[in-house]
This record gives sequence, structure tokens and C-alpha cells, in this order.
Amino acid sequence: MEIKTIPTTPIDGQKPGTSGLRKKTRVFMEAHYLENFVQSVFDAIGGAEGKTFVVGGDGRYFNAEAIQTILRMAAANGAKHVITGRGGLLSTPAASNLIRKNATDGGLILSASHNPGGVDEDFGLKFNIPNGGPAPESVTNAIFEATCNINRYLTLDTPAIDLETIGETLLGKMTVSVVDPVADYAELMEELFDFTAIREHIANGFEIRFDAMHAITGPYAKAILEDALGAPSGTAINAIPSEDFGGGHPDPNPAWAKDLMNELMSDDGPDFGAASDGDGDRNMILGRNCYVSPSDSLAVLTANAHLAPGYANGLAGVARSMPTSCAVDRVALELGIECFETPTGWKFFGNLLDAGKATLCGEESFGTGSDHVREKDGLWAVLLWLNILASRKCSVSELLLTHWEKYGRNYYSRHDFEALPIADANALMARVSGQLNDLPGKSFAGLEVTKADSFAYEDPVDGSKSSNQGLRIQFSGGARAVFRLSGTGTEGATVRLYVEYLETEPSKLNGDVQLALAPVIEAAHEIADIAKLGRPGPDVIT
Ligand code: VG1
Ligand code: CO
Repeated sequence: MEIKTIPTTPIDGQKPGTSGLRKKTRVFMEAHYLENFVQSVFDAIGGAEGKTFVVGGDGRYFNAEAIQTILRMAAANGAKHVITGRGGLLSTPAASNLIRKNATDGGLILSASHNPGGVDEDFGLKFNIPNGGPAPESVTNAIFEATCNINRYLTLDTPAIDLETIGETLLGKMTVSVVDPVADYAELMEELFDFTAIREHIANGFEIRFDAMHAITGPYAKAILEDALGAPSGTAINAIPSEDFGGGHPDPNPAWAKDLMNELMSDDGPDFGAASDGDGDRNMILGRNCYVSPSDSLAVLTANAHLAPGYANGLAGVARSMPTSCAVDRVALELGIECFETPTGWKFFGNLLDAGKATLCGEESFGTGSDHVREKDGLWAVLLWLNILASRKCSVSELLLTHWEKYGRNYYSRHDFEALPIADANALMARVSGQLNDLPGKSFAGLEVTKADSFAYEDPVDGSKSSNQGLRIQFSGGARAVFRLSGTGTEGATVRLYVEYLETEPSKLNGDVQLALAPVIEAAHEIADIAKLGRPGPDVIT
């Protein structure tokens, strides 16, 4: 088969962000845009010759065409083998598992995760390395470098191949294996969790609801929760993946998973509720009349993971992203294990997981995971919660309250100011960073600043350094405010304000979150002069 060499020129702005390259779908559909990036990935990793990759995506608009393009380019670049899910579908954690299980040379994951999908919405692509995790900065920098110097890409002139039939096909000299997207992942979950105990708990009347948000986890949730664990049909809702996620944001938080929230925040709703995002790596956990903040979820899972067979021997350590609340730190202290604080983005957990320094990891942005794969994993978190609840035989709210009584409660919230003019967002960050040295000792809204800095990280495994990872302001008494610019948006800039406040007084553990945080929010507004953004309030509060 004739390999075609297509001349091209560099395209601006192909720099991967927090999690791969994310742009408007129409940008990805422009001539050479996808091709330039894919060729740059291959060039940055020393070529594709003789290599095996996993390729799959969350099924959003343009997924199907983009996969065919990637397959042709992989074949033209000499790849030996590509593994993909039926229909080109794979959740991000399932892709990570396949990359690891088949000892491949990495994978290309097509997703813009929790961002909406459609021709006028978002698309994304990221490269994962052979450990199954998102490429670290050294690799994403090399990819970006390659996009700046590209002058040709390689492809084949072939029709689209059938991805609906499980089995093997040849594309040029490259083998394409189409596999069941769910089977290997479900098998892994069954190894980690006590399915018998969860099945019994459900059979005894424990009612669950899982909202797949019209995204990739529908088939996974149906197979695992309904077929394997015996939850009644209809437990997984919005379970058929659609190209535009039913027109919504596939983002599992109280703002976007409103129907699920309404169902659970009542006295006669299900016992347990959960949702996942576009590509299946995020999770939101709810109980009857009870919302679990992702930071609390990480702390509760860390304290109770030993109840699941896969973690029965205890945890080597835990890691959280810097803006994630410090709730898990106190659990780690109690367990006598190390707690690492990393920059935002799952790629920073990879080395800690590979080196056996951390077993569980988590982010405030509804992400939790473990060393079973190298991505955060929505359904995994749901199953670990279910395993713990089946073992402790208590409700979500009881488990949470007992946890707070023992460790105190980190009231926590994130306020997002979205799609701002880039200059306004940069000016706000500059206002805060300009004050960092002078803040300690000053008081705002009755809170005294004890420490303020710009977060920099040195990877304890390979010594690589990342600076400018968010501005931290620590107040006396365990309160904290963090400012950061998002690295996943596709429109203007998004400022994230993360606030937390530690409460240990037993009578104050069940308060209103925004009220408890009011002084920290006020202090943050004063310091950053947020009013200058000219917004009536945050666009999203989680
Ligand atoms: C956001 C979250 C971050 C997460 C990233 C990818 O990044 O804050 O914690 O790792 O999304 O998640 P940012 O740079 O916009 O704050 V996903 O599920 O979108 O792959
Ligand atoms: Co995601």
C-alpha cells in the first residue's frame, strides 16, 4: 500500500494543557490540524515503527472520523498493531488498562472529558505513555516542539475500516484489533472489589442510581452495576452514549448533574447516587440527602480502602493535587503513610504510582483513582464506595459524619470564573502574585495570612521541576485560598478560586458550606480584587 507524504506547515497553539490538546471541534476539523498533532506525537516519541498503540475515545462528535485518520497515520508511520474498542469507544480508565495489560507503547485518547461535545463544542486528544498514564511534561513539551517544526505527515489513501465488528483486520501492514471496550475493565474491577458483598448489599435493598450523563460509562455501568452486581435495570440512567451528550455538559457535579442531585437530596430517594463524566474518569458521590465533596471522598476512601480486597494490605501512600483540600493529609498522618502534594493534572501522579510511593490519588475536581491504572477512574471510585458501604453497613451520611467526628471537617468549595478575557484573568493572577511577599502577617475578613507562595513542585522520583502551579494563601487556623488558571478550557481564560476551612468543633460539622467559608471567600475577594472581573459571581460553584 502506498504511503503518502503530505507537506504541511506548523499550526499555532498546539500545546497540550492540563490533559492533552483541547480545542473547539471545528478547529480540530480544520485541514491538517489533527494530522499535524498526531504526526508530532509519533515524531516526539521516536517514531511509530514496529510499535503497538491503544486508540479510543469517548464517542463525542468527530470521534469516529478522527480515529480513522489516526489509524491510517499509525499504519503509514509503520506501527505494527493498534487496539481499539468496538466503535472506537473506550473510557479513559479502560484505555489506560488496555495500554498496561497489553504492554503497549502507549495510546491516543480522543476526548475533551467533561467539556460538552458537538460540532460547535469541544474535542480533544492526548497521548498516554506505556505505563498507561498521561504523558508527563517532558513528553508533552517534546510533542509541542514537534508541532512547531513539522513539515510533513504520513498517511494512507484507504477507505474507513469497520470498527463495529470484534476481531482483527489489516490496514496496510498494521493489524487493527477491535475489542469489547468493557470486558477487560470489568474483569479488573472484579479483582479489586468484593462483588459478592456488594451484590448481597444490593439484593438486601440498598438502592443505587448511576448517571452516565449520556457519555462513555453507560455501557460500563450497565455491565458492572446491573449485569454483574444485580442492581435492577434502570439503575444506570442516561446510559446510551451520544455524540453531544444529550446536549448537556457531561460534568458530574451538582451544577451539571442536577436531576441526579434532585433525586438524591430527598428523604425517599435512593441510598446512593453517582455520576461520571464524558470520558469516564471523574466521579461524583452522593448519599440520601448527602453530597460528598471530592476532597472528602479521597479522605474517606483512604481511611477505608483496606475493606476492599484489592487494598486489604493497606496503602503505600496517598497523593492529592495541591488545590485539593487537606482532609486526606490527616488520614495519612493517622495511618502513618506519606501524603504527596502535586500540581493539578493526573500526569503528576504517574511517577508516584509507578514507584510504589502512592496507592490512592485524588483531585478536588471529582477525580479519584489508584495504582490499578494510571488515570483517574470514575466507576472504580463508585465501586470502592459501594464495597466500603457494603462492608460497614452504614449510610453515606453516617460514614461521612463519623469521618468528620474523627478527623475534623475541611469545608471546601471551588468557584470558577469562566470564559474571561485572557488579559483580565492574567491581571488578577498578577495582582495576587505581586502581593505574595507582603501578605504574611496581614489580616483579611478577620483571617491572618500565615504563608503565601506560588506552588512549585519537584517530582520526588525523577527530580523534574514544575513551577507556577497556583497561588496559595494560607490563613491561621487551617483556612486556605488558592488561585489557579484552568488548563483545559477552549474559550478565553478561567480563573479557579479554591477555598477551604478546617472545622473540628463537633457541633459545627453539619453547617452550610458557603456560609462556613464566607470569611475565606471574602478574604480572597479582597486580596485579588475579584470585583475587577466585573462578574456578579462565579459561573460555577462546586
Ligand atoms: C481540570 C481539573 C483538573 C483535572 C483536569 C482534567 O483542569 O481542575 O483537576 O485533572 O481538568 O480532568 P484545569 O486545568 O481546567 O483546572 V478531565 O476529567 O477534564 O480529563
Ligand atoms: Co474526564
